[in-house]
Amino acid sequence: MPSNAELPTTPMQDLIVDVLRKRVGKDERAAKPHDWYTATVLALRDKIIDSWMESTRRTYADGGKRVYYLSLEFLIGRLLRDALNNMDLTGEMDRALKAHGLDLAVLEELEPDAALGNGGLGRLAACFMESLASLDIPAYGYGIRYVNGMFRQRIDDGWQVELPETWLSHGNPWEFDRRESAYRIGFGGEVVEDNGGVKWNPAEVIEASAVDTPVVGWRGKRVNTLRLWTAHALDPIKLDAFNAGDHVGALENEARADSLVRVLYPADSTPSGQELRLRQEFFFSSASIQDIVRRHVQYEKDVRTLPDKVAIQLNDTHPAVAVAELMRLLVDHHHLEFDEAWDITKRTVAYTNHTLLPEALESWPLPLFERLLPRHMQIVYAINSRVLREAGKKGLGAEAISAISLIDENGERRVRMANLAFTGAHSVNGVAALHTDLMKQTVFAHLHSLYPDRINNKTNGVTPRRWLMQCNPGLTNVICDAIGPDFLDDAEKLVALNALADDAALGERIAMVKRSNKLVAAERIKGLTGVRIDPDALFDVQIKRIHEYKRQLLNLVEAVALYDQIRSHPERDWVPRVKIFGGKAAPSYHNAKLIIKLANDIARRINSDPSVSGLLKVVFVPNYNVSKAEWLIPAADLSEQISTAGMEASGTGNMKFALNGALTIGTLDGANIEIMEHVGRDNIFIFGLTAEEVAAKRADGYQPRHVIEGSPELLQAVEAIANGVFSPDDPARYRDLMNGLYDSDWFMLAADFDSYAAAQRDVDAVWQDQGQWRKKAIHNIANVGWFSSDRTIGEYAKEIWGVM
Ligand code: 26Q
Repeated sequence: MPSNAELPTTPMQDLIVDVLRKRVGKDERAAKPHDWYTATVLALRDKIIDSWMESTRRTYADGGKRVYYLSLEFLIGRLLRDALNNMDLTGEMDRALKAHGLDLAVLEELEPDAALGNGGLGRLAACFMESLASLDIPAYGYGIRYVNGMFRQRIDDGWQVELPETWLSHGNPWEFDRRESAYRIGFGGEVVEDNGGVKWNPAEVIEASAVDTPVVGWRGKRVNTLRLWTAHALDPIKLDAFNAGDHVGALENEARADSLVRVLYPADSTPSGQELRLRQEFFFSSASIQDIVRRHVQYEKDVRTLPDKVAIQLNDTHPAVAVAELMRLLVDHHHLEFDEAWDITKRTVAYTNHTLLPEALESWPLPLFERLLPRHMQIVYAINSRVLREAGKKGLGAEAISAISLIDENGERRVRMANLAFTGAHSVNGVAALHTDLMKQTVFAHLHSLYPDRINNKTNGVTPRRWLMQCNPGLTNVICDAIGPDFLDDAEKLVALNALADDAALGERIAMVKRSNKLVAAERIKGLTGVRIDPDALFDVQIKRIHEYKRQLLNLVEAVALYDQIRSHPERDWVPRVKIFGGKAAPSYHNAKLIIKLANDIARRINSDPSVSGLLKVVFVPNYNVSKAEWLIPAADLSEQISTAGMEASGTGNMKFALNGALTIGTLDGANIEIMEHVGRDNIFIFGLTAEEVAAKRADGYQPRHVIEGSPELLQAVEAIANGVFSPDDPARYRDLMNGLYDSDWFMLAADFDSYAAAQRDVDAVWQDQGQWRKKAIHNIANVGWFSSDRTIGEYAKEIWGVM
């Protein structure tokens, strides 16, 4: 074998060294791993740029419609493997780095997670961006470049502690600063007459400037742009104040601008009524709308053709103020009549709803809205009077009128962002079939009767590039060998696996991949928690934000019941199980944080009890994020999707697990229902009340105390937790949490417990027959290709945006 030095170098090898020297400023001897990582990204970026410019040129030349996805969250994770894979450069890069004595897999780990989102909604936005590029749709994502994204979770003595995540501390080689693409964003001030029209004179103006990241589609077909806004003061330093010795006061403007993009709000359901949040929403909505309208007018010369060339999708109500901002630009700056502007706005904008939880629907106190955005307040009133007039004409009654109004008049007056988004859009979609039906029946019932053609469904999806190819190359290879590579370009082609479900050799190969993924996960879990787990045990995984409606507590109570059962009946043929939890609680969500502590308390007790060792382990993986999902999901045997029916809009983790060959234990909620319809009722473990039954039970005066007292297993587990068996240092720690179950149990834990426990024993029974388990796993992989975000985006493109 010739040594590396004697081999001719490849162009990629040379490029990396060139970049390392000229742009990172290090030679091969001085370079640290992080310098090599930066050089690798910059070298790859050079390859992406040609494609990016070509995509941009093509978009201009075609003069077609562009899609703008407005989202306050983009939960991207790492980009290196994604971009390499989509550019088909993984092998070439791997070899080039090896020649320099480096390991690509090691460098990949140096990339921080871009965690500019809370959970499902933010991750969906990231999957959508990738699918838009993969489907060759000209699209821009718009959001905020938070300096501190999602907090880092540390577990201290079992309690969650939040620490700032500094993802930008070593710079971000993916981004391009576009200081020239900048807009003025106003706040406060007053509205004055201005020859015939009106003019808003803001009291404060901040500059939004663009930072662009390329988004590479599958097979490098198209590279789109994710444009994140950062903030600057117009006058970053007051020199006179500085020279007079007031060094802090001199920088006050820049500090105020900075605060706008400083942090992501870490709550994913209960919106805070904080002024800063509304300022963030307007800052990014205004910058995005100004950018969109500027680009349109520059190329098309006529603002009236906006709906023919522009589709704006609002990711929940977080950017809903964009409706009023677009109206303001059309009326005040482009001098259109209000009615024409309203027609243009509605034909341009569409809105996606992600939650039915009434407490999660955004509304702003009217005085705050008026003080911060006086002109938008007037526009909201003008929209409202038109909408209410239409409702009157339709003969809707007082109850309907009050529900439709953009202003909530019950108690302290508030601006309802969902009503603004709904009325300002031509399409309002839910994210799974059940969720869309419930939207029509509940929160939007009256708006739906006024505008019956507006609500439609677009069931969520996930990108199979990140969530199969990249996170599970072993499984991808096995599938390729079995059915050929067509599924790489169309995930629905995975159905070809159905015909092979009885092929024991295929089942064996898939099981071997799963085992090796479980070994990797076991190793990492050992490193993160110190707990040693058996890779041959059933890996039962629940990873998602911690929320009472997601019912991690149901899973934990079942763990305690199982623990009791194993100890009472050690002679039985128990299936060795590892219950794996992960997820963050909103910092202000008391019960969610207590549930994390309970998981850790239960884990400590069970994991140290020799009487169940080898049969039951519980682990809580700290700081769950996208990168951890990428190794946890391929290692899972069982996927926990156990929300109270009617409360999880869709879920997207459910899709990722099934695609990676895990079986689901779940309720008839969100997209679980459609997953069941695709994989077949026999290939999923369904339990619990339906959404309709939950509603009926609540209406009937549900008495959880009777249910708990009627279920010996549940009673024993709840009592043990309540009495401090898992918290001997503070026996009362969980008393209130457990009393909540007895007294109200809003999330129907008790009502579903027996059914859940029985489903878990069904899981055990199937697991005992590995042939049967493997067959079901194959049917899952085969039938969830439909949940590709390519399919979802195709539907948005055809049915909402008119771009395909
Ligand atoms: C609003 C105002 C102020 C502060 C925070 C918020 C806020 C932030 C994030 C409200 C909600 C969210 C996130 C919601 C979310 O992630 N919803 C999930 O969306 C997924 C994608 O559609 C679904 O699969 C999940 O079912 C849904 O819970």
